[in-house]
Amino acid sequence: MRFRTKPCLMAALMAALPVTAPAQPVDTPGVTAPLTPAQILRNYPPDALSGAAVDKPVVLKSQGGMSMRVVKLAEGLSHPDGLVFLPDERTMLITERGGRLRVVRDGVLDPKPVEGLPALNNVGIGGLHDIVLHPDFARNNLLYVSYTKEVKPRLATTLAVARARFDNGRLTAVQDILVAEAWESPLGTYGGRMIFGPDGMLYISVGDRDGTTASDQSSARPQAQALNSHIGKILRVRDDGSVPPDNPFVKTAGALPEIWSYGHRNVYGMAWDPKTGVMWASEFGPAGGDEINKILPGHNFGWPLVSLGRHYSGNLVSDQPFHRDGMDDPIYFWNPNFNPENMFFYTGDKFPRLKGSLIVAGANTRKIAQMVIRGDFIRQGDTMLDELGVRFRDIRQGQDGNIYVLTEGRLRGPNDTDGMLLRIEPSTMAATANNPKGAAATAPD
Ligand SMILES: [Ca+2]
Repeated sequence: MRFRTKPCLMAALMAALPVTAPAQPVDTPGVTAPLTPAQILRNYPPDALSGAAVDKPVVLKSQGGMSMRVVKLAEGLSHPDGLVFLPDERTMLITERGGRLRVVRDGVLDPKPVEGLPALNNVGIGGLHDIVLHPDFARNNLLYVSYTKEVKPRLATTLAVARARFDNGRLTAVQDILVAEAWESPLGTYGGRMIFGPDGMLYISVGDRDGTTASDQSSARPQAQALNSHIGKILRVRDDGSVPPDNPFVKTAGALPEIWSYGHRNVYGMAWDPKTGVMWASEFGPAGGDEINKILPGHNFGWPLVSLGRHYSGNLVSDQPFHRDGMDDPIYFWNPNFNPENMFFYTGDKFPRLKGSLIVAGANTRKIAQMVIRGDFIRQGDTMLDELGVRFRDIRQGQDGNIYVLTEGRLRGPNDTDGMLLRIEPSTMAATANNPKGAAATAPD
């Protein structure tokens, strides 16, 4: 009899169990105990890219047949992540993730980094992230850097934004204007993208801080849905970090008032549509689930309750991958992955075929994509520069109408120096006759 009743009891118990395990706290390395040296120093593969492919300017053809001349302006950069052009039209500033701010003047990289950065943690993909200029930089010389702040060495970290004056080539009056409520493992992701809006407000993305991407369980991940956390959000603050009174959750009890939108995994790209004034954001999914969203204040973009992605374990992130009421569906999603990083709307005259399009840098896909937007409809147009075999991180339009892009050879490694700054110019040079795709051809200087 015991033999017969036990399976019945088991079946009843099984039926009573929920299909998916409930969210539960997870011990995350670096939160409950400091990271071990072994966790910090993972095995990094040997250097994969020297930049030699573009030692001389090359002309490449996009998938759609557009000729582009690629000029290497700087190499030897370590995971460059953010790029700005100063109003003097000769100077660029570039962040390197390990914790250096570099100057490129008249197309030449200054070997001496800018001094005065705040102390930062550069474990995993932490470090110095993005840089933006104050809208009135020409008069006040103020700029902002986003970076990884730590409680103690090898213990929990978060994203912070510091404002500083760029003063005779060094940073002075450095002051944190925001320290995100997003303390998690140093192994987690940060977001950290920043952009000023047409309204003069500073918008900052905070990543999902998930340091346990191989696991289906995470203590950080569900906080993208919690309004008492900055994890998985886009924030909106004034230029001094204070909260504007028209933010969507300023009157919501228990909500952090800096929140502009939520339910994001990892927003690495934000751009303002010059036609409509709407913000578009790219979202870096896990395995699958890369999105472009139209950002509206107070809206919930779903992560991790809705996602077309899979955890790195292979399991689906959500049992409702396409839609949940009350959450915004992506306007565009990539399948297979694109790994979107930063993006911008091309408004120059040098590439007539790109004018008005959103141009997106791809990391692991190692290409750049043109996204064509008509109202709420997006399609992927041309793709380009995949021949270079590099991860594209930041991409921006220069004052000269050319496109500038930061690259890296691989994802991480504290001593990697395989990053480059490239300038993409139009070319009238014809493709090589035998190669309709247009293999690399050395172009005249
Ligand atoms: Ca989403």
